[in-house]
Amino acid sequence: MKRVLTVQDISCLGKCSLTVALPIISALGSETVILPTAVLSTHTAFKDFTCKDLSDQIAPIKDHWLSQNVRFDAIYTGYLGTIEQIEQIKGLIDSFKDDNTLVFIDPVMADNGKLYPAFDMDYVKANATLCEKADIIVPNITEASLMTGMEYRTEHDEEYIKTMLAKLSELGAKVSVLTGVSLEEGKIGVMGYDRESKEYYLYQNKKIASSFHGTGDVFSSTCVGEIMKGRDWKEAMRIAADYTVHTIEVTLNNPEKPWYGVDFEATIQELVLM
Ligand code: PXL
Repeated sequence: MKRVLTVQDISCLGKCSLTVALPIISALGSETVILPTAVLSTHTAFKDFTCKDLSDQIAPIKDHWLSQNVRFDAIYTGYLGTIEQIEQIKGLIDSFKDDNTLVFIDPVMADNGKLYPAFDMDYVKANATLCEKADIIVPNITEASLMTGMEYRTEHDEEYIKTMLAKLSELGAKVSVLTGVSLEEGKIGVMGYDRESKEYYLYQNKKIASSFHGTGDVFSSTCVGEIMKGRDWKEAMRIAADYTVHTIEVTLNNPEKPWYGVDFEATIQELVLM
């Protein structure tokens, strides 16, 4: 069985980060090892959330794992808390990555043109250096514009996206994937670029007017789980994009839907059977 290490926060309430990654990657058939970087009462879209930073646990946990000779088929990082933590995670990747370990980095820090509350431009720079270590990065357009210094545009054309992908690939990852790409009226999806084969891949599904927290984590976790099942990155992106859109639609049909996240629990069986 493949073993995935995922490094991100626990937002106790909120359906994002580890509470999404752990069930989805496990359901897709990989052992999921977690490294919680912080415990928050909720994700940061709630008011007055609490946060306990767990940075001081990273080194002892890493050392213990090293003493147990554990290896990972993938290391997947999501929301991290501080620049110091990013530096620690770079060390963790160096300690555990071997020739067959997939390093998948979702540089979670911004959306809709804005940084999340806890972050600033120094954090953006640190995240860009974390991307150097990746095989695959999956920023949204806001995160990519911050990391590449390109203007953030709500409306974009293929040239803008391809230029952004070229600049992103200079950060060092083998495959750079932009999420939230909309090149056709009424559609939205992903476009990826493989730096080695110079190949582009565009996949769009229908655009849904509503947006929910945690959908990026649903997408990334599905990609990682599908790649571990043996799919190539393009197939994994397509499946993950379709699953995320389907889950948003199912959530919108729930009259008791929570405002803070999507009902992936209602769709996860379909994902497993796909
Ligand atoms: O879904 C991304 C995410 C993860 N973790 C925390 C967040 C967010 C998005 O806002 O606040 C704590």
